[in-house]
Amino acid sequence: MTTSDHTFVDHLIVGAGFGGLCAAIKLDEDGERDFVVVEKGSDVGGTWRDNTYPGAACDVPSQLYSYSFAPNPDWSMSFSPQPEIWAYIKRVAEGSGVLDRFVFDTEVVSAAWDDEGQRWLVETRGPAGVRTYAARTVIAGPGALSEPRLPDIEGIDGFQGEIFHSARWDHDVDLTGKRVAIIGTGASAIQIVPEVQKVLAASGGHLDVYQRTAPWVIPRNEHRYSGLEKLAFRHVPGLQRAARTAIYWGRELYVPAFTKNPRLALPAKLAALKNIRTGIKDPELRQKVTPTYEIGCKRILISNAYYPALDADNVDLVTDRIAKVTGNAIVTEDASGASTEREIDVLIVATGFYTTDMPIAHRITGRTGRLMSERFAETGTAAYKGTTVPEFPNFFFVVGPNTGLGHSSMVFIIESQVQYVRDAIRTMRVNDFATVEPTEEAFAAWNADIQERMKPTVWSSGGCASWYLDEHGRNTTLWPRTTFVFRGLLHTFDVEKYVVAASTPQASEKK
Ligand code: N01
Repeated sequence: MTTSDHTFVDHLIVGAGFGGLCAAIKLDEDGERDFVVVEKGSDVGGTWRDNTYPGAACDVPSQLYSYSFAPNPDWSMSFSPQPEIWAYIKRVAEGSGVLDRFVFDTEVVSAAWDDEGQRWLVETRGPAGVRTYAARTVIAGPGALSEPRLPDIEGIDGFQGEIFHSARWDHDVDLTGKRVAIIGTGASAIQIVPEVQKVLAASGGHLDVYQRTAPWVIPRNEHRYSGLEKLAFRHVPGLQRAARTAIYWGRELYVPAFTKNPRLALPAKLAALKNIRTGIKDPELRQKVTPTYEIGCKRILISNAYYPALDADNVDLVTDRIAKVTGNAIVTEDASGASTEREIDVLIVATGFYTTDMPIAHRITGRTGRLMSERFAETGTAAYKGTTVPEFPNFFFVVGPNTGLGHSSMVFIIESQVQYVRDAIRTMRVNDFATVEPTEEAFAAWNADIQERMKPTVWSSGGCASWYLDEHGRNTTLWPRTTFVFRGLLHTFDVEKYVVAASTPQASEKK
């Protein structure tokens, strides 16, 4: 329904990635059909729409990295490439019948809780101009890794060659024969480096890789599915479910335990060291890429191609500190203070994303009149069950604080959170609650427990600085337990941990 200034909806979903799409499909299934999905991009897909760099692929097995309700017997590889995952999300979206409520190219400018009206007023900006939605609930799935972080390096703004972030790959830039530099050696960079190295090797070009911290990289046990396997997955759905279950439990029973026990991490560490020995012949280079912190402290990466690419003749690994960027070069400084200048034509920054500070929190104003980011400045980026936040009634995160994983599929977490949101909405309907807001006590207890559980993990004591940690050293991004515990804890909406309110006459009048 639209009045002169508001469009009324029951639910407003932010983002059309795996999280927002899952919420839309499941709400629709529940008969909660009065919703809108606001997406700033031009299509569904989230991170899998945005990250189109050469070599982009998932490092979680495809069988697990898909919705439980939409198996895909056609995955070509055990770790799917980005185009296939994006196509999968689009196919699921098209088949689900919910796309008619998606509004693309439209950004959420702000969301403010209207206490009198017991609703969110969400201002959006898109091709149709500025529009305000009045929504009973907001379900935010903006993605944990969606806002590229550019490095704060002197002079980088004045670089006169081509420059782009890994998550905003500029496909108009032809790399053939060029002098290219890439800053960063994280999950994105190690997928990009082998692809770019190949192009440059074939065309007389050169690549400089700027490494600040060496990553741990284990082999990628890739498997291409044969036609027979795909046929079997298609016609015997139980087979695909069994493959998914085996992968799920294999990861679940090993990785969470090894984050707390260095002895359990030893096999992974040995595999990573062997990966260096087999991938690199040059002893000096081998030493440069050997990490100096505990494996698992940062995300463990998987690749068979990264080390051989670094060892290629047309690649230099630069480990000196980047001092500045000039109009056409990167200037580094070694331990003695001596500087070196390397000229380049193209600069690729694979320097990651805004993570611990959740950019969307700067746009959301709660019941008390303060921004969620202001609350986070006081409490740390934190939510109850990674989903709800005191002061922000009827607001639900999908992929919120402390829901990230280093070892399994975020789609599993997303489905768990969506289940919780569905049950919250059902509880509100059944009991005629207009608002639900977690208590400060429940919030505090949940987060104290999480931070306590972080203490014995490699993320806290592994001797690295990672994007998992905020500026106070608090891990506000990862879930510290198994995913089946997470699923169990979010299976049912625990209304006793919430302050609830019935609809007021003033609010009813406004609707
Ligand atoms: O980003 P990152 P990413 N000067 O933050 C370096 C997911 N992902 O895009 O380690 C010099 O990991 C920084 O150095 P350091 C996955 O969850 C998944 O690669 O901080 N260097 C680091 O090397 C992943 O964890 C897939 O010392 C600077 C790099 O840039 C997450 O996305 C694929 C610098 C940033 O690494 C992010 O990965 C790809 C500076 N000023 C990504 N600033 C899958 O396959 C930063 N760096 C599912």
